[in-house]
Amino acid sequence: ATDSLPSWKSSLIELALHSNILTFGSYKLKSNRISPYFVNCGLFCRAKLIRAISEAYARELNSYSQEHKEWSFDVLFGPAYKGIPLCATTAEKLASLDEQRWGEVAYSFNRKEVKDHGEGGLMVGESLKGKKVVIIDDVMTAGTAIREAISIIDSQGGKLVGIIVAVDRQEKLPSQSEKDGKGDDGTARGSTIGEVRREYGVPVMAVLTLGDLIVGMKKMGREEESMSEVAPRLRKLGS
Ligand code: OMP
Repeated sequence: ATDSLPSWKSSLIELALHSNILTFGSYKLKSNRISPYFVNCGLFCRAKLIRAISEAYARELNSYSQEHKEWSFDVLFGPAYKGIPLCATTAEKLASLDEQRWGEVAYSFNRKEVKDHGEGGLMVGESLKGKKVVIIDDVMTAGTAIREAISIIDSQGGKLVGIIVAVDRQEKLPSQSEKDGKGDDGTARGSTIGEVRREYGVPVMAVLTLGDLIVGMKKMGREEESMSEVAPRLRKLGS
């Protein structure tokens, strides 16, 4: 991790702390791992918070596309439920940032329960068929949520061209013993984000990483006990 952090990232971390989006304690994760911190993106639910996070996603997508001129996408897909407000608000922010470039970008999300009346179906918003799709999601840990989203895009005939999350926890892929429900046996294996990049051949962007959170906390003089538990995990990952 580097010790420099752009001021917009520091401000975002500060907002996340003050609004309890970033908290410390002992949390059981979706992957059954136990973590000393948790990021709850559902709490970006006030006007200035949703504005800040959607601006951050839009900024990241826009700067990636400026550095990779050949790269583009048609649809932002936000997996239910937490991806739903994110895809809509980020699409709006992209248009505000550069309407020429992004004005025609669409958004789409899935339903958790398939609707059997009216227009029916699993999807809401733009059809993914034949479209270049970017997944916008909250947090990546072991990559299970992202893989579920990828399988929805496949089933709808879309083409995955990128992934963006608010926070990359910089964790590892699930081990075989985790998959068997026996917990992590500490076997050496690759990082989730690296493996997803390699496997699908698409950019995986993150607004913030665990490394950024640690640097941000330090900058704020908030190196409480919780962070001293988090930092060694980062070093173990070799980031
Ligand atoms: P994976 O599917 O293991 O990558 O975990 C990512 C999902 O876990 C996210 O989509 C969230 O639903 C949830 N999660 C958080 O929201 N915040 C965290 O800090 C950690 C997790 C998690 O359970 O790993």
